[in-house]
Amino acid sequence: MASSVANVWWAMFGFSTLVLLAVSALWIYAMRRQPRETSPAEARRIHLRWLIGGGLVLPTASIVLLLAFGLPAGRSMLPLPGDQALRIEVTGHQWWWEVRYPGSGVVTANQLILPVGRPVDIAVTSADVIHSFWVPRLGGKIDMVPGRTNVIRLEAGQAGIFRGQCSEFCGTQHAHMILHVEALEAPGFDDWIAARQNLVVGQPPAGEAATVFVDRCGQCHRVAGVTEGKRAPDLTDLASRPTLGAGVIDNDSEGLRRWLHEHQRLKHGNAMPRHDDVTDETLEQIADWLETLAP
Ligand code: HEC
Ligand SMILES: [Cu+2]
Repeated sequence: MASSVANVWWAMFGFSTLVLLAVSALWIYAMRRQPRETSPAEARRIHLRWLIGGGLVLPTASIVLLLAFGLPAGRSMLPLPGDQALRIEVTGHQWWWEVRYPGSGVVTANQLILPVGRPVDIAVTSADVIHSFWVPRLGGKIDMVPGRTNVIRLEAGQAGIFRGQCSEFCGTQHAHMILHVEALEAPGFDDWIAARQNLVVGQPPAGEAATVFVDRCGQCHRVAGVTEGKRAPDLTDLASRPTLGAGVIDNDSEGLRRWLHEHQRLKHGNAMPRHDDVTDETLEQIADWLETLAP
């Protein structure tokens, strides 16, 4: 999609350059030409010819030519029914991304994994305010509107990591709403799904941490088989994600601990309350356990 948008842009650029050159050439010619005696009737005919030619025929021909590029490009971006497209549901939250694969029941957050060379319909909506889904390397923007589902068709032409970004101002941490997009070759993608399908963690963290996690964190977070919270990123495959807080900090051992202790400093105003009243020891136990949450 992004490459067809680029093709249309280059076609428009090339064509408008030709028009600019032609108009400039005519202008220079008109400035330098010797004045010629013409009868009023002939002058009117010449005027009329320029008006019809330059004012009607040329613009119409130009628009038809540009549409010849634009229409097929626009059509290729439509989520037409009947294709073998994979459907992925992405919901915007202040300020993170919920990602669901309805075909397999896989749920993750802040990362969107796609297969290469297969059309993917991204069905977007929002849980709160208007956000906008945008992965510049793959295609255009689409608004994420509460109570409405918009669909955009994307297809990754090659494997790789692309950056997605919310592109509709949605509050103070709008800039910290980054989506890690990764296109995998078909077998790698199938493995990625298979590893998460029916993934159940089952065991809460050890000791005191179990109560804290289940009673408190679990109000918002889901960990398959442990808690069912729906207000925050699903943590079932947390350790397999590259970042925390939608791109705020790397998801490594140190980053995870910093996030748990000072997430309100790293991402001020985010919807997770401070954990100041949880002892360091308990948070450490939770962190140890969270690090094991990967398929
Ligand atoms: C009131 C709801 C709420 C509670 C309670 C809560 N969280 Fe969160 N948590 C969130 C929200 C919302 C985010 C996403 C913040 C953002 O990125 O803007 C989040 C993000 C996280 C993340 C990063 C996830 C990611 O993929 O970026 C971790 C890890 C986390 N919380 C762990 C915990 C732990 C551990 C507890 C309990 C001590 C807890 N949370 C309690 C709402 C909550
Ligand atoms: Cu935003």
